[in-house]
Amino acid sequence: MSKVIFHADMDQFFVAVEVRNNPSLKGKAVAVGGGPNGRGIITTASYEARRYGLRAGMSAMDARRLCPHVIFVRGNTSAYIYISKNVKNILLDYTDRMEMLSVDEACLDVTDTVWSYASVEDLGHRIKRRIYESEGITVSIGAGANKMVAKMASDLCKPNGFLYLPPSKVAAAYKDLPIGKLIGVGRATEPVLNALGIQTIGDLAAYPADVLKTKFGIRGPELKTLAQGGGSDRVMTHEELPDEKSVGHEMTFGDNLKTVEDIEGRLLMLTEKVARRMRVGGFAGRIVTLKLRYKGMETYVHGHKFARPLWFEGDLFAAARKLLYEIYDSSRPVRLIGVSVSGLSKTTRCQQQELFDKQTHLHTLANTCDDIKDRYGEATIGYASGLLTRSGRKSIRNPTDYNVIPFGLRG
Ligand code: TTP
Ligand code: MG
Repeated sequence: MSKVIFHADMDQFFVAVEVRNNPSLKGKAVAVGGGPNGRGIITTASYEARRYGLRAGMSAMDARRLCPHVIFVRGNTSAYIYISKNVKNILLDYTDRMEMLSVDEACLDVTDTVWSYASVEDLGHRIKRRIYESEGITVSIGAGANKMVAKMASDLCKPNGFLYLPPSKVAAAYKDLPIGKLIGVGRATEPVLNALGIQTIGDLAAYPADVLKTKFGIRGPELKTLAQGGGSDRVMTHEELPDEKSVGHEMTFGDNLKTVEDIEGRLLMLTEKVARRMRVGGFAGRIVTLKLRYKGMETYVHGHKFARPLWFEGDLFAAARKLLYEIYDSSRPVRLIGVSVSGLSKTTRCQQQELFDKQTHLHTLANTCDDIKDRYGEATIGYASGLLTRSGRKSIRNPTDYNVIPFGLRG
């Protein structure tokens, strides 16, 4: 029997909290973050401001150009965390099986509790009412048999909606949606799918998997599965998430790696995975360690302790790449590469954003990618250059190139 998963996503969250605390902002074009002098970026915009094209991650300068009457609000991280915790506690009244995906989003597995309510809809509307009455903010809730469908449903019913898509209704609901609406189909992927004649999610659901595999590798058939209403239904509770002392990944290669391009490509994939797990766990770490095993099993471990904690993959990749070139013997085929980060300290997503103001757009991108992977699987999104490297057509010559690698991201 299929599960019943809810995906709750608060509407214009930071703005909603600001409006709650200052009702004179209600109904106005508001942006959180940035400033009227054009500095900084905005973290979110009210729906009124979004009509002018304002979006999270946009510079305040662009925001003001598009919407000259926009009101910039500085933002209050403590208030957002406070409300987020209150909402989390409310949600826990309806199931123990809850996974907080970000400050304003959670998945709930209500399979074992929903029977005690009149219907799935009844439960959804009760939760929405309770959050509004208690916290003064609205939330959109999508429901489905897995996290992906639930998320698609909450997107479809925004703002302040509830939508249940049981398996029997998914195909009809997805069929005519533009392909860009499918989570995991990014700006880079969309035109490639369009060129294959795929305009809607229904088109992708019916497309031959083998052709998709040729175009996108394993990600192709995975996208098709998502278009057919597939996705993970495993909601991880806080206790199930690992408590980590170090975060690392390693890969062994059946075909030993012989070229620098291949090695750098794998290193990029590994650092991407490590950085993602660090962000999910809310960690930064000062010690980066590289493990390199040559054909014949000779293994080297080489690390460095940095002055400041690292967490962003651009920095981690640069660090790992430097370590690589300090020990790499290019005449020898490589059998295994590992990257790990230790000396961990806790950070929050908000702190990360404040700490690294200069690169905020990259953090926004990284966080968004994390969210997508959390919900819909590792292969749904990645660096386009990682793919190119795998087919041997391009290498990353300079760590700073990393910053301009196009992502397959939905807008
Ligand atoms: P979202 O849920 O993506 O956005 P939202 O709640 O503002 O709007 P929606 O109604 O469409 O859900 O993000 C939640 C909050 O996280 C958002 O209010 C501000 C913050 N945030 C950032 O700090 N940086 C970002 O890049 C994004 C996307 C969000
Ligand atoms: Mg939201």
